[in-house]
Amino acid sequence: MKHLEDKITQASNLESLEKIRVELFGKKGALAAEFAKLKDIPGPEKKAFAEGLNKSKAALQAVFDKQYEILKAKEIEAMLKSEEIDVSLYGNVAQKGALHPVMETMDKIIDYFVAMNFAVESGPMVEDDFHNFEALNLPKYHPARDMQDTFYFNDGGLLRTHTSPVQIRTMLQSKPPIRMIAPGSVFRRDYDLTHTPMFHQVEGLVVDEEGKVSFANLKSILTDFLHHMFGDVEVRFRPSFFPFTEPSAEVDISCIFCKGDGCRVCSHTGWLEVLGCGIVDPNVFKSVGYEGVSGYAFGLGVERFAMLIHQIPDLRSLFEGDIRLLEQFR
Ligand code: 2NM
Repeated sequence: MKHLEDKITQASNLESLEKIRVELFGKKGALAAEFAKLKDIPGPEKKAFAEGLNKSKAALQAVFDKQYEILKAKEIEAMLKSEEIDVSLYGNVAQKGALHPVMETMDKIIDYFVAMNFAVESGPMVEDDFHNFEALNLPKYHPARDMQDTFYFNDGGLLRTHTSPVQIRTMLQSKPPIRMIAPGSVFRRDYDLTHTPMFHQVEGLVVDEEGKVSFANLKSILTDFLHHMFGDVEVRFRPSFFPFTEPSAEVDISCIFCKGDGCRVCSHTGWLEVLGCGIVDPNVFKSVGYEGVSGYAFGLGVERFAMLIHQIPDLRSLFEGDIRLLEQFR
């Protein structure tokens, strides 16, 4: 008896205890073997033998149950210990994403015009000669559609060089009045400090009945827009030329770095060129079948705005994907 009890109390884990349980209490176990002897025991001693066996069995069961409790508690404790959470440990810090400065600038531009009730339109990046050039009063052999500036496909298709084809598509699909901007990527064969082969533009177009849209309206909204983007700056409109507008103007702001005194960024002029604009040329309206309307349009390069706002000297750095540059704009 004692050696069986010792066997139970020496079990060091539930697995070995289970083995012992089978050895003792199982169908072919030690106790079963003892009970089997009953049939050979003569009548008068049978009762006492059976009582003794039952007592032993109950005693062993009690020792077993106690050992089970002890080992089970030990196991739970070990499990809790192994699964313990140290709440004072630092967690893995999740890497926070951030908008690319070009997209952040784009959003700020779009926000302004959406607030001014402009619709946001988009169109394909692979364009054709008509939408990218012909409809915009860019005749054949005009230098702006030269092979040197445009990416052409073998089938005559091309990568849009500006977002103006979106304006053409919008005019072909709807009737005036039109009040829209077209933000998106555009492509030109150019690569240096201030040019990348892909960059982003936002162009705008307003069309309404003849006489309802004026150069004064254009000046007013673009001046307000530039104050939204650059704060308290001077704005000046300078006569210029675009094939799709007449008259045309380029828009300058007083240099945000030297406040107009003259520095390297503004080439000592005190001014930074930021926009092109004008009154839509009648030939553009003719090519989309519009009559008796007038309109203004404008266009800007988003990267140039981002460079000025964030003082980034080399445009190419915006496209190298160097995390160290991007981390500066969190
Ligand atoms: C510019 C400058 C001036 C322009 C013109 C048009 C359209 F489709 F209405 F003819 N879209 N965008 C435009 C006018 C763009 O970018 C410097």
